[in-house]
Amino acid sequence: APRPFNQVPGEWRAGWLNLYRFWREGGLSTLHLSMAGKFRRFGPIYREKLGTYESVNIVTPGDAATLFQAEGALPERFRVPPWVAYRDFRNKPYGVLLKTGEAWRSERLLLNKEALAPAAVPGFVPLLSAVGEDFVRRARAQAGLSGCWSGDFSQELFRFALESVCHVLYGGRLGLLQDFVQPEAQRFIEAVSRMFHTTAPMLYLPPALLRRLRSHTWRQHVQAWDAIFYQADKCIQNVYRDLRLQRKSRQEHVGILGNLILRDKLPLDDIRASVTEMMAGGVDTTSMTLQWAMLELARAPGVQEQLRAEVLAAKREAGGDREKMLKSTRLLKATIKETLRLHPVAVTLQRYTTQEVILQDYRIPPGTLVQVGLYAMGRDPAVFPRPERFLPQRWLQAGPKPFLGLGFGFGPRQCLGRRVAELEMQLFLMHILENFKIETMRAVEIGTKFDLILVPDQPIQLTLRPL
Ligand code: HEM
Ligand code: 2DC
Repeated sequence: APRPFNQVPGEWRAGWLNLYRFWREGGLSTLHLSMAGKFRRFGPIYREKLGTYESVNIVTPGDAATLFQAEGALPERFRVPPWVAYRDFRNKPYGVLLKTGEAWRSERLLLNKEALAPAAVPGFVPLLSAVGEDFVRRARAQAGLSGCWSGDFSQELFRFALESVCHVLYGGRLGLLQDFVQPEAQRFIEAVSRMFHTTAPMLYLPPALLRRLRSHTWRQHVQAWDAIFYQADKCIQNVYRDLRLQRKSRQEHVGILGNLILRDKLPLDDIRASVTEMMAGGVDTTSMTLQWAMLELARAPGVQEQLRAEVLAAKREAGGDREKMLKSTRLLKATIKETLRLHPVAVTLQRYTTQEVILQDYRIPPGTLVQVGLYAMGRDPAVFPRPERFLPQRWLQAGPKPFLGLGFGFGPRQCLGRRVAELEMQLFLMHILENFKIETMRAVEIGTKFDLILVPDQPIQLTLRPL
């Protein structure tokens, strides 16, 4: 018979003591390493209590399968307390990120049609490809002076990512890849980074306490969200005005927002909340992943050459038709999967159980927060042989790969921006590989730090050399 819940190994009795120890042993920025260490110490399942944050943690694909197959029609993940606290504090509606139950499901189904459905792909490809081309143009201009373009591309990629997500959301360009960047866009980018950064230290505290503390971190967090909502609202108002004045013909691409307004199935306030979440969710995620991808390709020139050959062959065959090219570039897709294996954005995936599930032969009761250690799984040699090596090929080998590629989550609650993010990253890498060699200085080892999302622990220096 399966073992009882209270026999799950781990430290789950003294939450505050554990939180204190956690801080002493490196604290938040090494959360992903601390989790990997606990799997080594306790085995493939452990129970934990940090402050008020109680969870069961798993790492095997088999256990992830059990968890997700039991998630039901209304899956819920951990609701990040400061994000909930901000909306309540300012009396702003939740979007799909924070909604629960039937309200989440009905809104999510409408958003899926516009943002995630395969039918949306033909509309997205030209919009995202155009932004990729602009990046190449800018990089060529930068390289013009010295023959190549070197440096830390974080800021450039933030702008690329914001330009991309705004193009599909609002159907128009901000112009962030020109020489003069509007200070407003720059403020938005900084606000999103600050919002993530200030979330992390408040992760293990209950929302009610956060507001009463009026701490420096909480005030900065509120300021960051205020700036995010202010800038997003401006973009949203513009689209709304243009639609009412019928400045755009219906044939033109009106963007995800325009389509949601024209369909008229969701209250405008709900649309605004979810569109704001998508705009904010579209900056650090894809830009950091692309930065990691370029670093890995720079360190594996053989893989880079193979990938370039695939892209150039696809281009010849498809006569430059990007949508067609995307159908024959398997290694490109594998490269993104491999990047997210080693460098996931989300350190864990989480679900609240709604029924009893058996994990590692323990009975996990309903209502338990179960976390899949995504970072730990990606580097577990039992799951991925020679995990330290960047080998996109491993995703192309024959045989099923159930619950291995979980970078965007799983099921009805998976990442809403997945389609946009994948196309944006695929098209970006296509354009870069067609035009530049990606290089880096070999010596420096770059690690990972937890800043709510996982990011590089030091600037990544890259070189783009025109082919
Ligand atoms: C949720 C990853 C880009 C918007 C998530 C989740 C993950 C994730 C792991 C949780 C899924 C789950 O619980 O099963 C990523 C990665 C990205 C990325 C790796 C890029 C490399 C984006 C972009 C957008 C976005 C570009 C917006 C266009 C969202 C939203 C949710 C979400 C709104 C919450 C969905 C809901 O609760 O219904 N993302 N994301 N993400 N993501 Fe992304
Ligand atoms: C952070 O313990 C660590 O995609 C916590 O685009 C558990 C947790 C819960 C939800 C996760 C979060 C972690 C990391 C960032 C994620 C978030 C869900 C969505 C969000 C993964 C793993 C993200 C980055 C969204 C953000 C949209 C937002 C800016 C409006």
